[in-house]
Amino acid sequence: MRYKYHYLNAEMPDTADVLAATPNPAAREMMEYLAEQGIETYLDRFAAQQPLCRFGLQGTCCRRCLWGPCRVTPRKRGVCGADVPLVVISNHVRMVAAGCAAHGQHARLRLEAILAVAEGRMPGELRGAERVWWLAERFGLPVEGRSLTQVAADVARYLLADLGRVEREPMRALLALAPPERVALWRELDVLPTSAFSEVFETLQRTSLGTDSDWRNVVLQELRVSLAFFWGCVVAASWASEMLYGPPRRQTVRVGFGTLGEGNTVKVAVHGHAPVLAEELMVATQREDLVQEARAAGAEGIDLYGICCTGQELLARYGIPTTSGILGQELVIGTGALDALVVDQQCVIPGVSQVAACFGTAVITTSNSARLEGATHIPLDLERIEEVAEAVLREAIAAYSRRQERPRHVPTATQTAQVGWDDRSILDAFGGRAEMLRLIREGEIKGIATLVSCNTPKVPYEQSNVALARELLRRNVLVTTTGCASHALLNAGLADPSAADLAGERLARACRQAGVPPVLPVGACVDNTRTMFLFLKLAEEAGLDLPQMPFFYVGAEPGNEKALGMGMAFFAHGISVLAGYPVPVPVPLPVHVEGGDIDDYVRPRNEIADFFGDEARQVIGAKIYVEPYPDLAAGTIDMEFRRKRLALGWV
Ligand code: BF8
Repeated sequence: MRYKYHYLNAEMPDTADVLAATPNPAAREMMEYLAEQGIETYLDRFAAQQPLCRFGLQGTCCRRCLWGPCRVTPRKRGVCGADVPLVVISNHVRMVAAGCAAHGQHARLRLEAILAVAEGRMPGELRGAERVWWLAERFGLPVEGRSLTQVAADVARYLLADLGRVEREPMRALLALAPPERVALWRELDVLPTSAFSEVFETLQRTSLGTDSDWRNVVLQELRVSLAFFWGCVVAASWASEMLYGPPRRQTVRVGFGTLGEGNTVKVAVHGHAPVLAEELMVATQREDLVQEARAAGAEGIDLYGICCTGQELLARYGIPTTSGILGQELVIGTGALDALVVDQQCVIPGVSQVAACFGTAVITTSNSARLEGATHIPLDLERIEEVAEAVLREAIAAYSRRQERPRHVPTATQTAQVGWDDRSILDAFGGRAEMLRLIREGEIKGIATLVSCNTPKVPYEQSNVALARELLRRNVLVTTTGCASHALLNAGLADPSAADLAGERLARACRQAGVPPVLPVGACVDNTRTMFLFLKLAEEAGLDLPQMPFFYVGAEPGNEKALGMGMAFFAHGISVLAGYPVPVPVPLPVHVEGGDIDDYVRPRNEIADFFGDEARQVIGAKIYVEPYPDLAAGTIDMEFRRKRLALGWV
């Protein structure tokens, strides 16, 4: 590895390292091709940024007021007097609040779409009746003599209230659905959140100059905003999608760059997080008039492809092929195969515009809060959604006509995968709650790790996600996955039932008997809801609390603020977290001994590190680990599972 950061116990790859180590040959081919063409990608920009700022990497740069910026060290406080723990935790909680706002806004759009459908302002019907009735019952809403749409509107308003309440009372969905042991703990700690909007607001004021200077009190706000993040935004978004479009469907699909090379069709990629317009595009691609227009332009029809979380949503419901997560978006466009890139919100990097311009790909933005320079803007309007979808596809067809002579370079690799899992279908596949718990108790499944969140340029493309998953499988750990980690694992073939061959003997046997792959994609990042409910149902079956169970949350390649929030949310539920790369988290990072050998490190202690590394286990029942090297990370997870199993007598 070219870039060495001894104080982080980590190395970062230059382009040659990425090309040598990525487990994704199609991505490698695209990187080489784009470099030959002289087209800039994230690899060039990452190299240009080296070396990265030491203070930024450690979270010790404070820019929350105008007296600085201050770069604090154990010997040098900020101008206001803030020390390292206060700066690190205050920066961190602001990132979690940003993640909360991000997931919250696309939850809001989906809930508004439910209201629009229920009130007849938006075409379509609610395809997730089962989830509507279940939530109404859990929320204690009246159902007698009321229609599905009336009840769904009430459920949507109930969840919208949790998103935006300002009265000082706890979030209702959390009280209705979270495990009683956790609710009692959160009440005792006084961290029950009011609403997502209120907790983001409170986080920002609390971390403004000269406000909350007690880092322990900031930690409490971090727990509060993380709970609002999860119950107010993540759960609401996942279930709003299900109420609108139905549950995920277990199916075998083909994914990867190679799917872009198939058929002479108008090719449209959907990208972002809120699948509301993408769902309408699904309908519109089948419309006879639009298909005729595509044929008149010389194409055989219109095909959709997925990137990032909107891609995962359509993959889970309809088997629409996915191509890449956040880091590969420029590579996908660089194939020249796409006629249009249609984006909604979040994780769409500015770099896509330049690559798209090289290939004549139409870039279409659809959210007023997520514009791209040079893009065509066709804003989503729920009440005119059919017209919006039609206008988007007409742009794509026009781009198809314009692009006939443009170069194309599409790698051939594809993979098969079994997708569309959720807590219910996983439990069913393993023979029900009692039987799946038996498999865990008897060690056929040593534990369950959810391998989620982003990709980062700080490791070779998709390498940490894939290497860590492989190592966990080898150690008989079952894996669920979402988001960009899921793209990586799908591309590596780990969500195919044949991947059981890579698993330890016991896990392989359990998976083969159940007919499931050892890596189970459960959807987009908000669908971590499904993994959480799998964990909750298994803990309930065992009669144990979440912290006692062999479950783990793993972000091998965290990149986005949303990923930090998700980790903190699982942590608040008593599930230990492993960050696979040194993000500025409030945990101890090993420090290289000055003048020592390359592997001479000390692990310095400070109050924050002590809290998240040790004390938190007493209070929350979980701990945060940081380990960049996938084999060591898998060993860390394995060790925690062994300890828990030993305590339960499940050896
Ligand atoms: O919510 S995994 S880079 S796409 S943030 Fe973004 Fe991270 Fe990908 Fe979806 Ni999640």
